[in-house]
Amino acid sequence: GVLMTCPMNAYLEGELQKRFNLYKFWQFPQKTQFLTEHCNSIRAVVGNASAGADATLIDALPKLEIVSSFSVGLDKIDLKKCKEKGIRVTNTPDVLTEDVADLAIGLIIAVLRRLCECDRYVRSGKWKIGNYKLTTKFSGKSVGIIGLGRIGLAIAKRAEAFNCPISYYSRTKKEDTKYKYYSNLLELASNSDILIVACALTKETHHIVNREVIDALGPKGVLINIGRGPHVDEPELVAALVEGRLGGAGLDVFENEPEVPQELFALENVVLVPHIGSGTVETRKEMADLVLGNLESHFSNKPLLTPVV
Ligand code: 8YV
Repeated sequence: GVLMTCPMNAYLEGELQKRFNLYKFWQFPQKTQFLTEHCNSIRAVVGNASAGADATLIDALPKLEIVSSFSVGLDKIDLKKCKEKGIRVTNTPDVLTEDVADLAIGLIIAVLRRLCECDRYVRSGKWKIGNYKLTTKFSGKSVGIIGLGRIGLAIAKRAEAFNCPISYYSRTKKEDTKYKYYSNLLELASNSDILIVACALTKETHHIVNREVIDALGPKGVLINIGRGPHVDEPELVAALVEGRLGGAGLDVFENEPEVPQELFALENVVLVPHIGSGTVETRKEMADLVLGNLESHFSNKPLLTPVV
């Protein structure tokens, strides 16, 4: 049996249903009762960025062999526990990199050129009364990236085409890149017009963007988050935006999704999207095929396609 933690993708659900005995966790309101009844037949969990496999779920499934995540991020999976128990873990790297990097650039342009506000301007008929005010140029602005992994690199490559000087912060300097390295995030933020969060969420990167970083980015700076909500101290971000201490923000992720701080709704220098980084038909199909491929490989004793643990 395979346990799916929440609804994620119709194609994936259909294929899982065809190939396995599929349990849809969200259809069972009595979680404890469901787990007591079915714990011995569940050998795989399919989770995603909102519902993964925490210690409680893993401990409740004595026959669990593999967690195949419909996400690249692994912050909702207790990796340590999986390792200890010999449970394999897979994710969906690479296939979503382009979409997430595309969205990061889209958010930058949307914030600087006020695309959403301009759209509302036209729709509400205000154009007939006067032209929209001037906005801010993107090309040539300095871009700072937190985390130069697969996604960070894809963002850098795109920003290069906009003639942006590119710098990054990460735990260790990457030897094989020409981008400028900062070992201090505050220094990167002070030297960036646009700061982009593109690292994994771990204990170390929780609230990595705090008040000091936001103030270093400053009243002309723009924060882009396509990583995870908890990378940013959200109340501090909201306060900085409301008080004009930060120039703008483009956010795909939030600390308590789908809750978004109401104070942001009135701000025209903020663009809000509902965690859609990987959300294209093409990419979600490829992610689903990776989840299915990993499960098939595991159950036929073949090497996993994208193993993490
Ligand atoms: C998805 C994601 O939103 O890959 C990730 O880490 O956050 C996204 O691709 C999600 O897992 C799909 O449900």
